[in-house]
Amino acid sequence: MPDQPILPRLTVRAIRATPVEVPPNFILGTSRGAFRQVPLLLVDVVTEEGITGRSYLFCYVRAAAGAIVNLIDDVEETIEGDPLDPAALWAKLAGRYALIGVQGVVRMAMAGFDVACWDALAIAAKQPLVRFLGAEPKPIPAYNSCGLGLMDDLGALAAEAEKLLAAGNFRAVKLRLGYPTLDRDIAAVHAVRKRIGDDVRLMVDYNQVLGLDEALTRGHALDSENIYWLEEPIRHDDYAGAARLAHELKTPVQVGENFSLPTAMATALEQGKPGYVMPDLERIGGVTGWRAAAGLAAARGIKMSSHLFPEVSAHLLAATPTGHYLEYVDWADVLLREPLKLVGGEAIVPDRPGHGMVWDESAVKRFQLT
Ligand code: SMN
Ligand code: MG
Repeated sequence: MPDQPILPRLTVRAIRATPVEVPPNFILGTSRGAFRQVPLLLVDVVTEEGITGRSYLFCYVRAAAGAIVNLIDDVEETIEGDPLDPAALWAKLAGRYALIGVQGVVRMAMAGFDVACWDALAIAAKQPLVRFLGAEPKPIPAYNSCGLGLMDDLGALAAEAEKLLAAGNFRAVKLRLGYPTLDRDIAAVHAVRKRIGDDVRLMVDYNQVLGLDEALTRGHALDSENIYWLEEPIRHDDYAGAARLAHELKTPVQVGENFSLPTAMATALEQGKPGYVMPDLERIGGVTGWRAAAGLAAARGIKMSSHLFPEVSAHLLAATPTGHYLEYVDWADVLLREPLKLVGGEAIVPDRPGHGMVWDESAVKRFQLT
């Protein structure tokens, strides 16, 4: 990524955190359970200068939202009155949380704060985030990742795949696998492929459910199925295993949504080359962490995609030298004045100041958790 931009002068006055729960349009059922409700935490960083930066976190379980609200309060007390310099603020908070550990919900709170800080800075500079980061906006290839969870009824699965492509905005979708048997995985792939045709790219995601031997077996079988990437077949922290799979399989192996900060990504890459990487904004450490991750990927020529958070990730991928695919989910659409737009299989990076997300306050009230 280009060098550090010149930072407008802003001072943090307060941070607001608002937990909401939105109903997804499609149930996202992974091999590790389904998301029937989507708990999000909206984060607003209010500055003395009157500019507000925003972000949202995906809390996975409702209980985490309350924990992160408390942590955001602690972040606010720690940095109140400080100049808004994301790297310095990250360092200060990392020092404060060194003993509990910059991981899990602590790191999510820090990442949510960091993203909102970058938004405020780009707004103050009157630039879209992508330009503030020194890059040009460009359309970002996106796949529709809503739905396509594990289903008993493969007819319903195929119908859902068709629905995800119906508006003509996508040329790629992601299917969740990890059925009890390989035969069932292949049957799910066939059902979807038959419906979407050969020209649509099909990614598959196991969400870490296989052992290494089983991953080799299923991976070899999927090698003849025209799969665009094979995501997280094994536990996320078996970096050597991922490198071995990448070496032995024809299908590119995709990992990275569980990289915890760029340090974990660096460790993973030292142990061998996965096919592709896809850091997650709230786990990699916000925009600050993403920038470091983009540097690691670029240094090794590894294609880098995003995990969730499409509204901010679109800007970041446009500024990532090896930027690859945007994972699209529509979860936040209902909360936004202007949801992310997709045209012809690509996300359009908005030309508004910041990342471009502004809450629809009446929708926020409707979905707010009390
Ligand atoms: C995923 C994980 C957790 C929540 C939603 C989706 C999945 C993905 O691993 O990559 O989309
Ligand atoms: Mg995944």
